[in-house]
Amino acid sequence: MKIGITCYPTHGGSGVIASELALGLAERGHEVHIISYATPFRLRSFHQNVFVHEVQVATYPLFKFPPYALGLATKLVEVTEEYGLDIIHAHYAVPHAASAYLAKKILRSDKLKIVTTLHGTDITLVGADKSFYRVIKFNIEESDGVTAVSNYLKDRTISEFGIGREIRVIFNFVDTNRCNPCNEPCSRMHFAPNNEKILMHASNFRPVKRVSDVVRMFGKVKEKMPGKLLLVGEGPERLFVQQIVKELGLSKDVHFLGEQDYIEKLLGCADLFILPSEQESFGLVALEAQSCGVPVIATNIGGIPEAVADGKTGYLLPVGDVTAMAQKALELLSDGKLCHQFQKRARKRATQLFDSKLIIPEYESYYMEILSKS
Ligand code: GMT
Repeated sequence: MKIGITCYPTHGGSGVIASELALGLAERGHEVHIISYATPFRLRSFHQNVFVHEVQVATYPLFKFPPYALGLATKLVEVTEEYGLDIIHAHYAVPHAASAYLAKKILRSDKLKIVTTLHGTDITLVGADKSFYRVIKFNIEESDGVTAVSNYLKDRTISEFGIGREIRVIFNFVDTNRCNPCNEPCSRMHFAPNNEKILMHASNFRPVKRVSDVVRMFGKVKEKMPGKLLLVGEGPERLFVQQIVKELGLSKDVHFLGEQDYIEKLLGCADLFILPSEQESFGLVALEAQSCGVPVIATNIGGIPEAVADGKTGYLLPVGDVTAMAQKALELLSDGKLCHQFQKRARKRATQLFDSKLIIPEYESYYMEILSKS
């Protein structure tokens, strides 16, 4: 197949899934065209069968806001015409699904099929903003196929937008060969010279991620056990979080590592991964952690219970309950045997349910199914 994929190129779950899907489809012999405003970070080197087309948007004094959605639609038209795309797969409803719809109309093509994947924030945050509500609902209804990354997100989309059509759940996935506890373990000694336990969190530091809860729970863990905290990522709350680290006197034990293209390199030296979000449609990073054999302490919200098995591969606790999170962390970190069981189960579950080798063929079959419908 000739597949166009449009996505956000930034460090974030939807961009990672779109890029890894592109690579997986290309490996399976399909021709994949990525259309975005920049090259997604995972696709910067050469990959056979993957072609990147950057969208340029002209700026004129008259435009208060550059019309990216129109620039993207134009590029989708050009790429579809030039390469004969069969499918455009839009990751994220806004604006990608809308641009894809417009491109299809401009091309007056019934042959070209549009598949939209909902990732979460497009439904839970952007969708809640009434100014986008009608456009998102329209695009979900008008796409030839729609997928959601968890059952939670599917149900929430149906109830919030009153959707009657089928939404297929295709879970997020991970390359369990690459995210593997046996691969190049990072140097624990570098971060924890006295063999302290290493806790890790990674996100885009938006308020919804509640990174300050990570620091507060770490403070409580530190009262009972020597530890280090590695914070990966960048975002609007970083300064606020730095301030809390200072206030709690944790500066010596907390490292801010900034954005990382391949988090698995760092996960190799983590003992525990913390994801205390108040909203998460899946929590891809928690899956990456488990694939690396790292148990997860997270919140019992959204799609997280589908990604993390409570009491088996991690513990799920109420949003904001940093005391309970610290207690569970201490329970795991102080019991080597228990921790080992969690590590093994986390790795096994990731491999058995969420491996890219299982999920990418699901997308492939879904495309075929959509293409076969007239
Ligand atoms: O979490 C974010 O802020 C980034 C966002 C994105 O669009 O990349 O993540 C969403 O999509 C990921 C991939 O499907 C999911 O794993 C995340 O749970 C989801 N984020 C939220 O629902 C907050």
